[in-house]
Amino acid sequence: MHEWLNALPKAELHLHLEGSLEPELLFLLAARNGVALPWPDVESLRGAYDYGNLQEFLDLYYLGADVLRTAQDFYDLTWAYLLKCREQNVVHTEPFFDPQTHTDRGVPLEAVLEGIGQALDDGRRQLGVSSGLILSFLRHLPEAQAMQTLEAALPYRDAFIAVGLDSSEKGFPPRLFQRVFDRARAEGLPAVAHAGEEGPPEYIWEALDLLKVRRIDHGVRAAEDPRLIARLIDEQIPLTVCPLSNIRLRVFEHMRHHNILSLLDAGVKVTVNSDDPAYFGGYVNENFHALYEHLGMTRGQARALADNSLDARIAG
Ligand code: ES4
Ligand code: ZN
Repeated sequence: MHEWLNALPKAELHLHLEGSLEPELLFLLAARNGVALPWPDVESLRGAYDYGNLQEFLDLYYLGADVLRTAQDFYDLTWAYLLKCREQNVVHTEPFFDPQTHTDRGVPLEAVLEGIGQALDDGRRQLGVSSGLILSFLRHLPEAQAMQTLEAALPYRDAFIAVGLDSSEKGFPPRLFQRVFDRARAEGLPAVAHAGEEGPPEYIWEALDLLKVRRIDHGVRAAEDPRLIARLIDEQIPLTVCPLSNIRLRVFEHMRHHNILSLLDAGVKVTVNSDDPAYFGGYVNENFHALYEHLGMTRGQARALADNSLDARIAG
């Protein structure tokens, strides 16, 4: 069954490039850039990958991102991920990047976009992996800073296909970012947003009604609100679900309690994604394997999940 799942053509629609930074590459980039790390070696860094919640993970994720300094670093990061895509039959990917994580450290937006963009181009030509980049705002920072980020990125409008919203969820509802999403929409940019990972169903309503997103990232807490589930089914709004992430961040106590297959069977357009594979112990195929092992996912369900992912693409 694992081989069969691996061979399924699939798209990945919820992947943070910074979260695909494997410890080995992290140490290599730290050495290359002369960045001092708080861990003596790769093993002790891996040992720190034990989180009680989203914030504990994010603290480590932002610390790790500090080794990314040059266009070449962003190229190497993105290229390593694209090689995984080819290996796993991910034929299309729409990765996120967090510009503010880098510009706030003095890394120019141009370097970030140049490195990622070049790797995505090479991935299309040399690996046959199609892609579209999503520029994601950090919701734990003020909306004014998201707006400045959008303005700074607009001269490179062709480098990305959509805008997103991520980072700490609780206490940072989508409504705080309505104006920046209005501005993005006026520029013709589609939108997605993380909602209903740790936050309540109300945040999913806000993402739909105020930010006018076309997909919800995570969205698993929609299950608490039958009216919301009815709407997601009615409008066929995709949820980009990340099973291994949800277990590692304790959104569900165990994979056998995960609701992705119940949502699928109810008619919700759910997809399988890896979120931050270097930090959560697996890429897309390992997520599919876990659903087979712990939830008894059938071939029919797996095919439906993979078809949903190809269907829910924003880019060609
Ligand atoms: C994230 Cl799992 C998750 N949730 C919210 N923001 C994020 N950024 C990177 N991974
Ligand atoms: Zn995410």
